[in-house]
Amino acid sequence: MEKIFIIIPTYNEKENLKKLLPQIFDLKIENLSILIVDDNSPDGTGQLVEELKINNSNLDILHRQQKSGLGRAYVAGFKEALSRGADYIFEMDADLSHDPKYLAAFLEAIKGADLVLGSRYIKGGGVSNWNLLRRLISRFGNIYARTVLWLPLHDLTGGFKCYRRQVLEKMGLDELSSVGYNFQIETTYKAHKLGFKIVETPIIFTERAEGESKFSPKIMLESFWRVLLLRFKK
Ligand SMILES: Nc1nc2c(ncn2[C@@H]2O[C@H](COP(=O)(O)OP(=O)(O)O)[C@@H](O)[C@H]2O)c(=O)[nH]1
Ligand SMILES: [Mg+2]
Repeated sequence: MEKIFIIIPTYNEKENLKKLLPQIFDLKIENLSILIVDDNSPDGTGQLVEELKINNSNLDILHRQQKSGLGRAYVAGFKEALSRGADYIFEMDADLSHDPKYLAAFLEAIKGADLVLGSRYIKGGGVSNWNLLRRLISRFGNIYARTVLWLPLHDLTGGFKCYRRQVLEKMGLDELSSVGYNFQIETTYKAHKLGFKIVETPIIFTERAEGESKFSPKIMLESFWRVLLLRFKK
C-alpha cells in the first residue's frame, strides 16, 4: 500500500487551513499524511496546526524560523516526506485554490506516471475567478515557458502536483535554483529532462478569497528571465 504525503506550505493561512484540513480528512484517503511547512506565520497558523495535530495523527508540521520562499519550504517538506518513506508526494496550496476533490484523480493518474500536474489549460480544466488580465498573463506565461523549454505540457506554473518519490530523489533538490514563482516550472522541467513520464489531470483553479497572494508584476518579470536561464544552463 503506497504511502501518500501532501505537503502544504503556509504563510498566514490560518483561516484557510481551518476549512481545507477538514475537507481533506473527510475524504478518508488511506495511508495519507499531511505535512504543513510553515514559515513562522505571524497569524498563528503554526499554533493552529499544533492544536489540530493532537486529534489527527496523520497531520504534522515543520516549523521554519523565517519566511524564505515557497521553493525552500517545499524542498524541506519533500525531504521530510522522503525520509518518512513516502511513495507519492503532493504539493498543494493552503488557500483553497486547489480543491481536494481532485486528489482521487491524481492518485489514479500517478499509477501510470511519475509526475501528475493539475492542469488549468487542458480540456475540463479552468480558472473560476480571475479577471481577463490575470488570465492572459497566466496563459501567455505558460505558452512562453512551454516554448522556451520545449515541454509538451500545458500548465507549468500550477502548484497542485503529485510526484513519485523517485522523481524527487533524482531531481537534486539542493541544486534547484528557484526560490519563488519559478519553482513549479523548474521542478517539472527537471523531471522531464530526467526522462520521467509526466501527465496532466484537469483542475478548476479558484483564486483565494482570504489572505494575500504573492503574485506581483516584479515576480512575473523575474520569472521570464529565469525561464531563459533554465533553458541555457548546463
Ligand atoms: N512556507 C511558506 N509558504 C509560502 C510562502 N509563500 C507562499 N506560501 C504558501 O504557498 C501557497 C501559495 O501561495 P500564494 O501566495 O497563494 O501563491 P499564488 O497562488 O501563486 O498566488 C500558499 O499556501 C501560501 O501560504 C513562503 O515564503 N513560505
Ligand atoms: Mg494562491
